[in-house]
Amino acid sequence: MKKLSLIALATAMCLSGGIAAASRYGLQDPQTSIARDIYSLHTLILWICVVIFVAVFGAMFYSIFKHRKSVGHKAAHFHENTTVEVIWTVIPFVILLGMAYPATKTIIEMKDTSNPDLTIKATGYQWKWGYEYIKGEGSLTGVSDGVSFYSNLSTPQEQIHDPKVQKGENYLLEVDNELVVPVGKKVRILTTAADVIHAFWVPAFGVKQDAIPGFIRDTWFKVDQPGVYRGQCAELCGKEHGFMPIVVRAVSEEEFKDWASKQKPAAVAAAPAADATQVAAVAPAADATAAAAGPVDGKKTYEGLCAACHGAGIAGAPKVGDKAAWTARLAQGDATLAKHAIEGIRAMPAKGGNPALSDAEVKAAVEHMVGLSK
Ligand code: HEC
Ligand SMILES: [Cu+2]
Repeated sequence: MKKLSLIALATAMCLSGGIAAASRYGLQDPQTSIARDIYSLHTLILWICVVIFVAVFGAMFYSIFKHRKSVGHKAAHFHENTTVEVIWTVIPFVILLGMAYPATKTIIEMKDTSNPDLTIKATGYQWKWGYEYIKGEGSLTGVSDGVSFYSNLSTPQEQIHDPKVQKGENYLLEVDNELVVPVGKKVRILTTAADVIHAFWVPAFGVKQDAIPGFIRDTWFKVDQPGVYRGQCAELCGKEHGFMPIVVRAVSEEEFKDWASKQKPAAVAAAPAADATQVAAVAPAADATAAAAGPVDGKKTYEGLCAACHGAGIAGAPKVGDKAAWTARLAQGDATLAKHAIEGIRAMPAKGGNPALSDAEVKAAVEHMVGLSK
């Protein structure tokens, strides 16, 4: 009898172990030391639960069966038994200590973000992630500093909305720009958010950290094997919470350096573009192409768009042809008027509300309006 139940228990253990490894319903295969610790903690505690379950219910069913009334058993009458009470206090206490020790060790390790090789800031947005490889301490200092990009869901919309369209292999778990990291290096992730609380979660790394607006939290991982690992935002953050996946591509250090050097020119080129001299240098070129595409027809733009407000003088818009309304405005000079029309001012929407218009087209419309209002 005893032997039989032992065999049954052993088979159950092997079977469930095998199932857990192969099943898509178990935990993901751990890819970092922390994830492995979490996995073995999970397994250890599960088996402690199983043993307690079997022991308690075994004792209960045995007692009920063996001491049943129909075979003539009578209930014993006694109160308070110090020995029993000590035993049932001490045993659970020892079990708890046995679980708390490895759990605490893992938590302390998880929180130790010191001495990273690489630091990346992950910012949660509604609904995408922004990654910024920041200047930090560690062996990879300088390799990827300043590289930054957004990572958006890349699953085609028809897969989401059209039930007839076949869903891809990585449905809702694919992005346009993956987070690229080197294997075997300690990567520290700083999490924050720009709007609401999000959470950075990559199950195979054993990493899950809230990203909170106005706060910086951190976590870390060191990936063992090159590969693509997928995660998700793990904090309900609005209607597209399920549409902001995280994809991490772990590559060798050489590949990482290669990737970073290719990202950098793009980052450097993008940054100064925001600065005024660059814009000035680029703007005439845009004008030239617009001109090349044909003469810019200010009258047409005015009649098609601007006249809706300026024709009748709606809601504070200076009416075209109304000299009194225009004198003070004209005194600002043509360049300022054009700038206000392009960028918008108070109730005047930028480019009259049509961002598709080129600056040159808006400028021509302003000239047309000014010509009628002098
Ligand atoms: C939705 C209504 C609306 C449309 C459409 C609109 N405007 Fe205006 N615009 C205004 C209002 C209102 C003002 C007055 C803003 C103020 O000075 O408070 C204004 C002011 C201006 C001024 C004067 C800015 C200044 O510095 O005083 C110019 C120039 C101008 N609009 C050009 C245009 C052109 C060109 C278009 C079409 C491409 C256009 N607007 C379309 C509402 C509109
Ligand atoms: Cu989110």
